[in-house]
Amino acid sequence: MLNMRRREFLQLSVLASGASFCKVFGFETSPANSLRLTIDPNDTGYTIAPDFTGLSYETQQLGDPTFFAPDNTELVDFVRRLGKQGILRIGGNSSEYSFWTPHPTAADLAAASEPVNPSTGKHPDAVRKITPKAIDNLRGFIDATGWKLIYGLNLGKGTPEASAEEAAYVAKTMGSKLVAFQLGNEPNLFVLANLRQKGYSFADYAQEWQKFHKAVVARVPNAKFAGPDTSYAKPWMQGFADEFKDEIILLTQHYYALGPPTDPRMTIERLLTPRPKFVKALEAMEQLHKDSGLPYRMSETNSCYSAGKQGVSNTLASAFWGAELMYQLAAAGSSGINFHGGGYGWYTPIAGTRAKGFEARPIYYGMLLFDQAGAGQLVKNTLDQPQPEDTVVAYSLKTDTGLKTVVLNKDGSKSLRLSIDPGQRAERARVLMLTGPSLDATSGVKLGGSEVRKHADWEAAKQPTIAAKDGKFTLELPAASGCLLTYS
Ligand code: BDP
Repeated sequence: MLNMRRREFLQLSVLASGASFCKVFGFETSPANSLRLTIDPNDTGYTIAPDFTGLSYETQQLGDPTFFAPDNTELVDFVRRLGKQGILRIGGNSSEYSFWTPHPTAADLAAASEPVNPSTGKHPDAVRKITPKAIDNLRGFIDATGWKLIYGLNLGKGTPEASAEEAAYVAKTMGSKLVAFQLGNEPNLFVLANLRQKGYSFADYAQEWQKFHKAVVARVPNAKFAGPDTSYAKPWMQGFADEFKDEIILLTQHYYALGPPTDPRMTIERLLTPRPKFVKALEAMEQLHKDSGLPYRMSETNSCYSAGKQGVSNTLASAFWGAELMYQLAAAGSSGINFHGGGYGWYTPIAGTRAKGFEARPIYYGMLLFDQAGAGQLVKNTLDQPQPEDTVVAYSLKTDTGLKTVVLNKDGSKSLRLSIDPGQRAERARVLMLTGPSLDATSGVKLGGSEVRKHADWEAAKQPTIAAKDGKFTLELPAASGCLLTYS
């Protein structure tokens, strides 16, 4: 209770001078981190594309043609709220168990509409039939959201002929809304998934890829491809880029920060701790992007594999993790990200079903914060005293609506006092806060003081303004909070 009161108080006192206020009221506060942020708007980095954001769903979801359908208006609204543009990726483990069924029976058409959670990868996914109706509705859904599509074909258990048939229908139906096809999901794990015999290598995959590619191109001469959609396997990425550079338009890979969920070491703290290994992998991706001239996208990602971890993947912490990852990728030149989800999975950004309605999970708020900052060009910003544990991160960008900074205070107990030098003339900054009761809160997350309601109805209730003093700003952020600053 005391903690609760203290936190509420901290939130109320944000932007006021927290420390002195506390003394007056006699509350005991955790020590604040005091940092300085210097922005150099002329030192520009990569540009964040308008369709950077994205979601990823299991192909199995297409077994229910009413899900991705234009009249599933609530889901349309939840997707659209995340960005006027974006990319929906269909794939995942279940893509290898989903089969194109051009002539469905009445029973196929009356397919079950139970929630489709992310695959756990622990056992073969349920077999699903993909009918023309599902693809027709998917086109309507895509049109209604304004997004585009990356579509995974079944290489694991499918045939080149069936994939070519399916691709022909998908290409005809989706037209310019189709970004690319992918062939197989995480082929580097095919042995683990019991889809191929021990010893299956990149060379084997490359041969199969070529066969499928040839068959699809014979039916859809202008088909575009992305890949290899592998999980964190540098040699496969490299091999794929080398071998198929001229056949693809986009390099893709997956990333899960934690896993398995049964491992007690998979905690919020670990999720929020910087991972040098990941940073190295990103550097490698950036290099590959430069060498090959191909854009790259994190086509499937989330906090913890095997469908997520309760108490980690569905908490406020996941919102910070997600927002930070988006900027980390953007800063390393990636063209975008697709957060995996579906049904009531722990890590899904949008939870629910058409029958029961949908709701935003905490990670959704991280994506929403990113969208509120918008597309633009990243500029250099430097935190003068990086904490050893790096609990504070900041990214600045130039957008059509001015210079902005996103700050995340991932520290669960220390508030943050940040002195900001915007590096250009600015008199005030509007502050949009990402807040929640605590890092492990699974509800009560707010952006701009408002929750995302039904039909993704959201509007900031509060966007206070802070004034510059001698050209600099002082920002007070409570523990476990983030914000978007827009300077003017
Ligand atoms: C990925 C799979 C996806 C799973 C996810 C997970 O592509 O289908 O849902 O892992 O394990 O490897 O959560």
